[in-house]
Amino acid sequence: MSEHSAAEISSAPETMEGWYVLHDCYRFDWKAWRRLDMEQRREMLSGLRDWLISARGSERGDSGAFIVSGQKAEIMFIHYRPTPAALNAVRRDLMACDIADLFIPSYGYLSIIEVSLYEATAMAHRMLAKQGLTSDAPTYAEAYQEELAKQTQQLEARCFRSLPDRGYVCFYPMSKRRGEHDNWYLLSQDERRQLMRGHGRLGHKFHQSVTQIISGSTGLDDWEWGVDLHSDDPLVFKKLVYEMRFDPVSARFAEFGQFFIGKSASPEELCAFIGQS
Ligand code: 76R
Repeated sequence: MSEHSAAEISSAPETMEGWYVLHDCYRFDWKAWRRLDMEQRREMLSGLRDWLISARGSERGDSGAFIVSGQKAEIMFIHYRPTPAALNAVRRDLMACDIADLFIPSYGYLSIIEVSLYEATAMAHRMLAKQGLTSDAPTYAEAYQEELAKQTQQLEARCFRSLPDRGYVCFYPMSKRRGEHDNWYLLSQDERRQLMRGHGRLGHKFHQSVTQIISGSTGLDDWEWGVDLHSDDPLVFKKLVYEMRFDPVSARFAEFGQFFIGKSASPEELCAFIGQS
């Protein structure tokens, strides 16, 4: 890491935020399920189906269900909502369903969809420089905000999106290292921008096969970001994440939490999974 004056170690990159996100994971009490009679099971599944249908896509967010592989969870719900209170409400509505007696909470993660403006802010500064406007000009702040608004308009749709329509999700939380030698937060904005450019370039090779949704969670949960990768082919997660490991942003700075792989399930598919098992 190179030396920087306090002024050069610039503040946090500007970010744009969208929906709050809850990853809500449960194990399932199969033993209790088997003890129920057919009528009870049918009623429980119908309640679950109605809840999921009502929670899905609308102007106030989106919700999806995923059948998780392995033992960390059986089912993961991903909810997008405008506020943490709205996330609480959708979870409370699930808890009000009879079938929730058989849901054993196993993991939860709160974050907020985030688009970082590393590129947009640099571009806005460059545009103003081209116009001969220097940062000490009295009109600079206003002109900068206007220019930034242009650059960021197109990013806004990504913040308030619905869940991607892809077969699988790979979710994991991560942080950037604050170690003695490699400390992401002591790099200058320029260094971070350069590094993120390399990250984006590598990632872009997977543009067709993967939809990346980054949600920030600094101050909200135990890690700094939630990473959601959505794809129709789960093998792509392995290829992408492995390739990323060699990129300096990940190789030097990334630390990871648990990985969850889920198969996307419509309300009918979720009920069939529980009902036929
Ligand atoms: O948003 C964009 O598409 C622009 C470029 C870009 C940014 C700003 C981008 C592209 N990412 C960005 C930010 Mn990403 N990303 C990860 C991981 O497993 C690992 O090693 C790390 C987890 C993967 C696999 C991945 C994939 N990205 C971020 C951030 C915020 C960092 C910050 O602000 O400091 C994190 C934590 C993060 C992590 N990234 C892409 C991808 C892919 C596939 C792309 C290309 C997207 C596309 O072009 O469609």
